[in-house]
Amino acid sequence: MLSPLKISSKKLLLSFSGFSLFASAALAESRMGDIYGMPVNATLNGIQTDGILNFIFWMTIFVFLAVQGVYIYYLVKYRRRPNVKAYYSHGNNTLEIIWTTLPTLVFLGLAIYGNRVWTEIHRPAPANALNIEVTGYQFAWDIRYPGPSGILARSDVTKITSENKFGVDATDPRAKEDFTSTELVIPVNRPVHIFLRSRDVIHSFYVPEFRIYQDAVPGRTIAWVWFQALREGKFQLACSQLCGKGHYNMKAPIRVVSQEEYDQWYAKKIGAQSQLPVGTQLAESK
Ligand SMILES: [Cu+2]
Repeated sequence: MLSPLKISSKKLLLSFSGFSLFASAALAESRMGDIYGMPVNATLNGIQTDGILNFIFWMTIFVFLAVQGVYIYYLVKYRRRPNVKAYYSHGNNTLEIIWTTLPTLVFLGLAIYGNRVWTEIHRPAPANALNIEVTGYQFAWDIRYPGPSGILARSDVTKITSENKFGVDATDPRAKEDFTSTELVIPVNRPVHIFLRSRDVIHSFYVPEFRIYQDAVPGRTIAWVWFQALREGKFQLACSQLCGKGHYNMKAPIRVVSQEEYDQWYAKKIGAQSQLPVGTQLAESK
């Protein structure tokens, strides 16, 4: 017989599972994609990341089913029966060698495969990549685009002030061309090279659809992040390191657009930039 306490905890459990079901249905739309509930990949390098994830996932499923299958088979086969005496095994060297060597080989193979994918993803950005600086601070992102030269003006963390948010070296002639944005706008099918920085504490550049997760470390410029978006759409750059009380809201919109749309946006930004008096080149222009 159930005590009142037991009934109420059962009810609680039921309502909780009901809530979880409801929550997962609400999340389904944004999280739908594949078997892990990851959003659909949107970059070239993401294909390789998904490849290795899929491989490990299905291999794990196979091992799990094989082990459980053998386990259940023997559980039934050698169940307790009248007049059958149990047999006590004292080990088997051949079997020991097999089940030690096989997983070793599998893990070694995975390590080599993983290393290869890692090297591929971290190869230098292509020469035609669009250079963009992304700087994180408590609690938002600042984005800097180069002028027509395509090269960002020199910058130095020691030059960062409240006016000069990126620590741009004013003696560099390109400093006048750079413009800033609070939205990351990128053309589709073009490599984008991100120069990642932080002005205060450790933040993290995380875009699930891009399969990119990289910490931004104060005092350092992380220059190996690059990607090529494969489809147009709206995404979100969200900080993924608990960086303070406003962390939950540290995000920036990402817009992957066609080359034409990008060119228009860029021309507008550059135009607005040239209207600004010299010395205010780092101000935000909408
Ligand atoms: Cu942050």
